Amino acid sequence: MDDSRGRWAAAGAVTMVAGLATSYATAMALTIRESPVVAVAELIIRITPGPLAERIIRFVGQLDKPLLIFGIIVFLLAMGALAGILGRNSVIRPILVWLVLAALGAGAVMVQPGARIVDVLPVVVGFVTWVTVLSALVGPLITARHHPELESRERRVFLMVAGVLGLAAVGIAGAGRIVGSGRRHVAESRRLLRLDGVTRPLAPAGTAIGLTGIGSWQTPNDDFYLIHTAISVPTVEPKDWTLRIHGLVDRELTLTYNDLVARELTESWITLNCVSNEVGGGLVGNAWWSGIRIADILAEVGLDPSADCILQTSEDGWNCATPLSTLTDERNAMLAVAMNGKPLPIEHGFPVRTIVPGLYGYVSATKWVVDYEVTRFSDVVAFWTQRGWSEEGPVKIASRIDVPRSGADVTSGEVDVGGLAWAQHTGIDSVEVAIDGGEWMGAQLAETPSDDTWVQWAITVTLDEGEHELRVRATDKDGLEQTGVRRDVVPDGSTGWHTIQVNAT
Ligand SMILES: Nc1nc2c(c(=O)[nH]1)N[C@H]1C(S)=C(S)[C@@H](COP(=O)(O)O)O[C@H]1N2
Ligand SMILES: [Mo]
Repeated sequence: MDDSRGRWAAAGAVTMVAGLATSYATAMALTIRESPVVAVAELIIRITPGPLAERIIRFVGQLDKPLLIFGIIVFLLAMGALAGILGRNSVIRPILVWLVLAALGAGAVMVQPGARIVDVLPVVVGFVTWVTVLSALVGPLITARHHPELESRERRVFLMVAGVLGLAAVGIAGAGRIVGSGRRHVAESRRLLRLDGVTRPLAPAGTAIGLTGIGSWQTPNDDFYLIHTAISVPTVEPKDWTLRIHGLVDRELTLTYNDLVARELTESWITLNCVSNEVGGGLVGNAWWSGIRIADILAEVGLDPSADCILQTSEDGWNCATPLSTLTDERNAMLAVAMNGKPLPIEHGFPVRTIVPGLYGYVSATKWVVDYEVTRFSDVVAFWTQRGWSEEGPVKIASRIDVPRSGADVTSGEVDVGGLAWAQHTGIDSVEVAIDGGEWMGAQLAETPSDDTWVQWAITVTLDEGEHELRVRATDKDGLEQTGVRRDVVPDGSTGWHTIQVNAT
């Protein structure tokens, strides 16, 4: 019986390669900074004492990092071989090896600056790959051990499975590499992009009410909520981008990126929110958007009077239908190219997305937009409307208490309460707060540059010792009062008063 360690070690090493490949591909596809192996390398660099690191660098020069990564991979292959050999007599021992390595990888990933919990996903994928691939590979080895007469057949099966898995690993890593490099190129194009005329103003005076703890009036790009169905964010080079405008138009038009940004720019503060935002939730943000007015472009192509919407499609195939009236009226519906004075972040739709004041994102704010079909609501179904969401999605009046936090302990007596309220394109007229279901009391409002943004509000209330319930409601400039009726986010946005509990002591 040939139960040599060699084949078990090879099985372990191939398994290691497969896990490294899937974890690398996951990192690239999800555009998670770097693979776990690189995270480990960075950690080693960080914890290597300075003088020692210097000496090493003097010795190996620019090759320090490639050599380090090479060393880590050699070490990992050895650990893989060890796991394979341990697998001869135990199912558990190799798993323990994988667990220790995965823990090291996850640790290295999580100590990176700005690490998020999703960054460990590649490690998890690698671990699952290790466990499943090793058990697939050792199948033939175990059969051969118990049936010596099948030895040569099982050897062929083993080599075949190992070969196929090895090739698959290379393929997966290669695919990940292609996705990742597309991302890096687009990030570079974005960094080098100069957009004439795009300004970067500070939040206008008076928009902050001066109570710390309220969500900042201007939302920085990095803090702006993200919603998209794409798992791997589309990477579109400006030079490859076009927008085709067709359908019920007099003259079809295809715009390139240069065509678009050569046009007159419009800029404004606009608050964008998601229909899935729960009462009191954070799927809302306010930014300075720069772009090209859609109304002007539509005037050029000429609209058929029978049309009532535009079916917008993004590079990744997501779509939504937007009422033509909101794209042609006086509001600043735009093909946005910049957000807070910077080219759109890739996750927020680089190079071009739609922004329409007063509509939820799911019916308007198409990121990586490439196609506008002028059509009729009765002729189309879009991604979310197909899934039970409403065809039209005008934003609903909403208000939120940010200070104090729900469940907070506060000092009894005078307590500052504050938050944000919004009713884009109508504007907020007033905000009121009630304590323990009592009388509504008018809050003070900060200023806003237009009705398209949210507004900060604050009020000082008096709380006796004990548990209290605070709630908020807003009224828009049409006189419509925010309803207290609690509704779920489906099909057209949540309603109800944001209500919190505090304990005054
Ligand atoms: N291509 C694409 N665009 C999209 C979506 C999407 O899933 N794919 N989601 C929409 C939804 S539901 C919202 S609320 C906004 C969110 O924009 P943000 O991620 O920039 O905040 O984008 C909209 N545009
Ligand atoms: Mo959304």
